[in-house]
Amino acid sequence: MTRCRAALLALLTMVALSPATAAHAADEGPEQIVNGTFDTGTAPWWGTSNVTLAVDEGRLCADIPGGTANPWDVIIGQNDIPLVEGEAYAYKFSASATPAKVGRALIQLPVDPWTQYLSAAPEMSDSGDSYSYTFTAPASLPNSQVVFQLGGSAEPWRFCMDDVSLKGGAEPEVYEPDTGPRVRVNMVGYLPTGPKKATVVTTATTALDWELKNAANETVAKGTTTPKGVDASSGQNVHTLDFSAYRRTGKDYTITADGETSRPFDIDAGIYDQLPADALKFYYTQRSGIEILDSLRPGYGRPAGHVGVAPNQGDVSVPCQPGVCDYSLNVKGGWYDAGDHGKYVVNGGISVYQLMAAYERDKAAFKDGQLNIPESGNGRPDILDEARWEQEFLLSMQVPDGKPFAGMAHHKIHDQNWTGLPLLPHLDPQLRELHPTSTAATLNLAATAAQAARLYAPYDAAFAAKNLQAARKAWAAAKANPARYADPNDGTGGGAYSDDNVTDEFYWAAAELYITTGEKEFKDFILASPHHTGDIWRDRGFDWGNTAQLGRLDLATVPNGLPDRARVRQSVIEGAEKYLAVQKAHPYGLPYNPPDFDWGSNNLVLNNMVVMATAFDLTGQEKYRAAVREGMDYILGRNALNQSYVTGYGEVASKNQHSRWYARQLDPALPNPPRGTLSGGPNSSIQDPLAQRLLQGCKPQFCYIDHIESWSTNELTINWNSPLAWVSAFLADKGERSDCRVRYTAHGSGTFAAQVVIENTGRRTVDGWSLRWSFLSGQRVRQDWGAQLSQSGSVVTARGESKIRAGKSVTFGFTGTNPWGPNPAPEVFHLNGERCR
Ligand code: 9MR
Repeated sequence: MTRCRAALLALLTMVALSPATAAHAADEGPEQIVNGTFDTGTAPWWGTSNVTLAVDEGRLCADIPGGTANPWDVIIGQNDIPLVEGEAYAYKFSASATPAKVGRALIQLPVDPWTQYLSAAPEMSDSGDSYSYTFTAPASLPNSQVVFQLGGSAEPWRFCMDDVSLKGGAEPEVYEPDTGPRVRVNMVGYLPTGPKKATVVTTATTALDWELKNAANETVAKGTTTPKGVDASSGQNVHTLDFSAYRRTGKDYTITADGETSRPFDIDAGIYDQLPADALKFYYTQRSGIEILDSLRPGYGRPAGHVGVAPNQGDVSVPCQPGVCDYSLNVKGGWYDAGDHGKYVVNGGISVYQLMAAYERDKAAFKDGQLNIPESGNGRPDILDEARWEQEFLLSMQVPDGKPFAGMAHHKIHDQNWTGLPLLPHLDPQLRELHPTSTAATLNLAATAAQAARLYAPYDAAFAAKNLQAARKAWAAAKANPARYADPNDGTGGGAYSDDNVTDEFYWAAAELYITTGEKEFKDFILASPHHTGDIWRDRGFDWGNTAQLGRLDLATVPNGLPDRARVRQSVIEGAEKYLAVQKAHPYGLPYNPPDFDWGSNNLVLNNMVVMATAFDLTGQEKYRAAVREGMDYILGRNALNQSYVTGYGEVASKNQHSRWYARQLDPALPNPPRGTLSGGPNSSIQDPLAQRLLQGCKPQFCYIDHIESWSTNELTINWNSPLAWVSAFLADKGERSDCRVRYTAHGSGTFAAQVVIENTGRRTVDGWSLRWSFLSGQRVRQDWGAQLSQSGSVVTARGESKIRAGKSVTFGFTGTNPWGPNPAPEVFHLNGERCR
């Protein structure tokens, strides 16, 4: 960082031009300010947390509080204004002050040392006036800031402005994304046994020939395309082609059609082997409250952020916003949410849930030492260590006993004001504050703590018990305060994450509490909830604000005693069918296709894939697994932009995601995001100024730019990498099915006796066997008979030497202990590594 800043400073000598020439040249130039006339509301203008921006008779107005000491104590501004070195600019605006005031109008660097390219002191009166200035940019930068510093007055006053204009500099680029060859493929590759499809962008309306070529440029398969007409999500006329029949592995295949040759790809059974670990490693470098060791992540080492060391003002003793509470909390740790330094309970909730859910889906797949994190080698699966880093933070956000709203969780903790880029976590100088409690945050805590209670039980009984207690407390507090919603306007210095319907969070929390405890209160709540039977499979997928699906998925897949369990399982299959139909109709194989794409659309695509993957787990039907595999093609390059959205995966991949510390695009001394980082992806609403400048009128798939300033299309977040981790673990699972059936019966509660019968339903003799399953929580095997049992965490492996002939079975048994909670029969068994049907 320092190197870049020094270079910039060296350039900061204002170039003198005669004002008349400069003004003339600049006046002709293009407009750089977005929405300077406030015709479309106040966005993307921002204010410090002590002002509320509003449009009043077509102007932007704000009541400026009195009693502040410095001009910069109250600011209204716009970010991401590009400046071009040596270019002349004309800056104009009209403003009024009631009563009269002198303000400061600045165009500056958005981060320390806040270098000013233009500094003026407009004298403003009640009747209003127009102001105009010229300057020449001494340096090029993509993200200067236009700010009005309005603090320092003893008395309150009212400020209004209009017609803010900065003309000059470069013509805004007419942005044409470089989309490469018109034949679109998964640039990473295809699984030999999976579907293999591609999309061709063409003007042709009749079928075209295609050829699959190997690395030696020999044609190994050919066929004709299927014309699909104009695709609404891209506005392109497209054809699809299918080379699924070709199964030979190899590197650097290409597809040629319509005179264009695709980017190269592999066909290999191992293409997803590394992705789960990469997607999960993302979380270590998002950690707050701990030094990131360069020895573990070369190039990513940095000091601990927010451990109470100046200039940080958190997070060891964080006060509430004024008037919200009378205590401070130690909320050190957790993961930074995204490219900002905020930590939000609702979003932390779904993220940590999804990591734990990936683990719970297949506990044997996650081991100690997989993620190269400080806890590697402690004998517990790394994924649980990583999730615990966040879960401990969520626990710390709970209101202490004896205080108002005790048991609820604070909605979030973040900086008082937005900070500029780049800014390493340990250098963030802003005041950190706890925001009010919310029912949504409280239920996120209840759900994840209940889930953690069962998953950590085999490793750390005290931590499990602490979570269960916190979950119960949170549940009770949420029931007592069922409609405390986060303020949708509380979005200064951090995201709002507001949600005014929390019936889905209630359902999710009840589901996790029920699975973990088996208690009637939670069962009754689930059965009475409209989310239990309603069609919750929305087209746009589930996310941090739509969480009923998390409860339904877990009730379907994690053993529990719900009376209508079969119907619940069936409902997941119905959801999967819905996404399958969307995907089938989509020429890019996308299982998500609303008329406008949401903020973070890639996570919704992946979450719809989670539903299809779960249907595969429940039924073993190949069409669901094939759908997940095809869905991944979109994420890795089979899309309108010919772009992979996962850093380090594919020839052209997102690498400039919006982040204050992976800010290489702004400072070459900093790294890009690590391999395995998902970009949020196309967002039709293009809220950030850069996207507004470059992507106006974009068709959904084109509403994306791999630029660090495009926070609305190209951010990274903990809740977007979590479905990537879940789905890639599913894809890496070879998922072979075996012809076997297992009957597991157990009697007793605290101490129990179980009998297991393995039946060979296939046609071949099984010669020597090992059978694997997982317990729900802290059960332990004590004594076995008829087989040799060993246990690691919740995972049990039974081994026998005998032969199991076709149609025959073997029986063995054991006694075990169950320290607390229900003791359901396991439902998933692997015989010799393959899952029984
Ligand atoms: O992912 C969030 C998206 O669903 C919301 O529409 C948007 C506006 O509230 O906020 C997104 O979350 C951002 C959060 O508010 C602050 N940290 C970065 C998040 C990703 O952009």
